[in-house]
Amino acid sequence: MSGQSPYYLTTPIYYVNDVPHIGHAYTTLACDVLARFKRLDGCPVKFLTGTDEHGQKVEKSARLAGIDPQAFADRVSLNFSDLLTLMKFTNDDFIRTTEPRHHKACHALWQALEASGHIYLGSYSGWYAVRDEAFYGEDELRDGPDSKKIAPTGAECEWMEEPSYFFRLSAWQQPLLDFYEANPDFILPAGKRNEVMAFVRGGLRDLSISRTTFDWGIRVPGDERHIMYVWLDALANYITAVGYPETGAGTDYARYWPADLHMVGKDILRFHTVYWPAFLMAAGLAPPRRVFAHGWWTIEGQKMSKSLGNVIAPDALVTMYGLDATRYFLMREVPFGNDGDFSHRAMVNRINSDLANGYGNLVQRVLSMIGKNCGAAVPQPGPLAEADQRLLDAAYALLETARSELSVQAFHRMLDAFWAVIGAANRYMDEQAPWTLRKTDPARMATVLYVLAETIRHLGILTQPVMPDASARILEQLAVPEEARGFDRLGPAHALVVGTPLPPPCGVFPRYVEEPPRS
Ligand code: ME8
Repeated sequence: MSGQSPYYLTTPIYYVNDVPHIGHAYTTLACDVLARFKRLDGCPVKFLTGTDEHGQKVEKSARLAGIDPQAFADRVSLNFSDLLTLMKFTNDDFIRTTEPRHHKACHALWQALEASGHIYLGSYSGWYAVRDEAFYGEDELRDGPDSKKIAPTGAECEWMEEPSYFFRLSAWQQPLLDFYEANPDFILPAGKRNEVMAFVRGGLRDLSISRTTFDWGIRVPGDERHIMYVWLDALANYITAVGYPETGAGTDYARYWPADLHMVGKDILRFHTVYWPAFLMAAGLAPPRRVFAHGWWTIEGQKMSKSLGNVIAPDALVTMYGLDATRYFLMREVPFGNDGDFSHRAMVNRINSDLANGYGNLVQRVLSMIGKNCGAAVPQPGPLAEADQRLLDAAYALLETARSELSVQAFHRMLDAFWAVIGAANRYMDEQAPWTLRKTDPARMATVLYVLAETIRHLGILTQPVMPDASARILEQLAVPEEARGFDRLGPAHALVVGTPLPPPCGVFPRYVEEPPRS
């Protein structure tokens, strides 16, 4: 077992200026797979997601929609909570930054930073990109059309001059570098860690953490003219959700903080690995254990954007290909951490080769042979041959492999390992040819089918985090009761019971036969 210490993981909280697309679904899916895996492995989990509802960007979108920001946030936030149901995400909490619990935590965090002498009043003059809700130094910008200044992200910047509170980020350069050194896995993948360390080594400027030229946000305690910088507000969600400022023994904070994992896209790495640990350390709170920055999805080779009209809504994919196939594709197609390209062609290939021909074919061949030739019950195995034991041992070894791959968020490598066993099982079946043994050696046929069924039981249990529905259907067909689907049931001690009646088999992974939409 992985031990019982609680595991706290979070997604970014998504801006309510947009409808969710597969990029948002991807981050939350990765967390969902991890959360489900940990729970099946006997670990108490807290899985948090939610929406980021304040700031100039949301205020601007609300104005464009012609409604007040709160009504706008209420409306768009629902799209994100609907996504949870659609994708069967198993979050334990959904936080909205407009909730009173969050105001309370933000005020407490501000006051802790102030009390420790890390905040001072000054005035900001510099560049700001509303799209990124980020400040940029002149040296980071390039000239765009109409003498506009453009941030490295492509966002347009505007010049701002206003009174502002500052956070003494410059004082945290060395403590941050020491922290990265002492915690080599704090930032994953390693390439991203190097990027962040180079940025911090280059020197840190104090950070403007309040604004006075718009309204939509949390007011600074003690100075109502100022609105807290939306990133300070947003990052604080991770401690709001564990009950901050209540931090004493027996609180959720004591149980779950520091978070084990903040999963984010690479676009928001700096906020999570520089600002956030600095805020926390300055407030006397522990920094999170890990930030994993995954890569960026493009669509058929192009950036996903409203203006190109190529934004993929998760419900369109689920309708077209089914939930399990969508979840599988997103976790398998791209090495987690790398950028990836979505194409319908690649999706259909995965469905047909990995799911229908690979996993589905294995399950269907084995279960239909048992249905027809073993009285529709778990067959009685005889003595095991070397090939039988080899396949079973490969299935038994999967849990350790999966644990170790997921301990570094290598979802794709975990799936590679599962599919290696699926391939081995299909080859074993071809070699053993139970359809021939049926006539020549029925006892041996029963052994082969038993070994295969037991291998499928392992696969069915282990694929639950990625493909919850299909895995449940596979386990139902093996008559594995719901309470026997945890990882503590893996291994020979809880093997299928000989003679257990099995329901009639039915296909789990259909082939995708239509032409996919044109790329
Ligand atoms: O940044 N590929 O919110 P956001 C992969 N509110 N992931 C993608 C993606 C793509 N093409 N597009 C979006 C914010 N994402 C802040 C976060 S957290 C304290 C505040 C995912 O709505 C990815 O996880 O812009 C990225 O980091 C996130 O959506 C940005 O969501």
